[in-house]
Amino acid sequence: MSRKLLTLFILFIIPALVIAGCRPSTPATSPAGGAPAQPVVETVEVVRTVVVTVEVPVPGEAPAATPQVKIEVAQAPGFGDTLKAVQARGNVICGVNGQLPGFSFLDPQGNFSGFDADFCRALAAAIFGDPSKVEFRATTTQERFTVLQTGEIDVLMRNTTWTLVRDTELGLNFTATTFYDGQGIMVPKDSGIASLQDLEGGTICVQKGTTTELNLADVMATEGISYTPAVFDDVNATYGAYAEGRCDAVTSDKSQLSSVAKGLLPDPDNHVILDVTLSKEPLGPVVRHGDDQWLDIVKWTIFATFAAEEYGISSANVDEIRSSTENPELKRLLGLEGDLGAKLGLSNDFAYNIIKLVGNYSEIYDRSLGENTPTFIPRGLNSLYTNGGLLYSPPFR
Ligand SMILES: N[C@@H](CCC(=O)N[C@@H](CS)C(=O)NCC(=O)O)C(=O)O
Repeated sequence: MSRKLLTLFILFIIPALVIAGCRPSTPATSPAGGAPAQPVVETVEVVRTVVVTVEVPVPGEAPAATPQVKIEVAQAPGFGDTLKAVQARGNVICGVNGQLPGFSFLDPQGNFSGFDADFCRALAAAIFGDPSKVEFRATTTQERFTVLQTGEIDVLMRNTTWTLVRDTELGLNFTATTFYDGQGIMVPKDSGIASLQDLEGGTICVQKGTTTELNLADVMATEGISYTPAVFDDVNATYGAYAEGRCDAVTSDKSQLSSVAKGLLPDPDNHVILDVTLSKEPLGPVVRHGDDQWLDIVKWTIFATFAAEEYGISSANVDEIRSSTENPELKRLLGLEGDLGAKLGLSNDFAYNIIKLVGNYSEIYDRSLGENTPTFIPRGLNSLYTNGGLLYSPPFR
């Protein structure tokens, strides 16, 4: 051994001045409605404690090829709270839609099925080694962010688009995109409507509180098409009105249009989704600001499903690959080497459990949205980057 594992604990106190500009939540006018109120500016001092552990060579001996430096950053106060609460409770509370066949849908037996529901199960498998340790909570579009902010749910897995405002002002963090979507328009097949322009003067059903409502207004204004929005509170009201012919078209994420048409409308073959995409709708799980460990756990649960597909590891062959692989990345992913799981606060076989008990991304996708399902959606952008899609896992190292 050419070096001695001496550990130096170096404490850095890094003072930093942060100017906190507090924006009033109400419009910046004086109570009397006169001149705008001055923003409140506060100066606070932020102190960061960083512990650096260094391996130093023994005097007189040759240094190691690559000295190892380990930096432990003092974590913010909420770090680790969510996992602790989830473990103490014995399940993860997952907010889902509950009304979207193929994504999350409550069947008559009382089970939630679908793509989003399976990502909830993957998270439970990562934490407990048991995909059944999930409490599903159906949420409406209107309440979905509030129930996450107030801690009623641990994670939101519900056709929710990543936007800047949601990522910042709402105090939320988007983890990783599980489904790349775009907004579409659905019309009755015999309507003769083939383009956005054909909707001039028409009525379009849309749901309140969605990116859909905002994008529709943007696109129609840009294209100079006048229309009347018919705005509804939930999925049943929106598509109910469309089915009754109270609007000429209905607009939503394309995945939802297809899911609703195939799963909920009485005459699925009588509707078409126009060949136009109004927006980008990256959908994925959302967590609260303030607990980076939980953010990492959800993110790396998703990445484990991408990586498993990329490496050809499935629930069917994971045991065989685990007992025979010599590939270092696969050994780390499957918990045979290294301590990647521990770094997340989980057991080292967390990814193995996800793959074994729930499956890789393509298994999860195919189970609910694959060719042999009534809610089939071609993979398209949701293919691996190696197949021309956008799915890409950072390295397991
Ligand atoms: N991805 C869009 C739309 C999501 C959305 O909420 N879509 C509606 C239309 S299908 C929905 O899920 N409604 C179900 C409900 O409100 O219960 C967003 O994040 O705003």
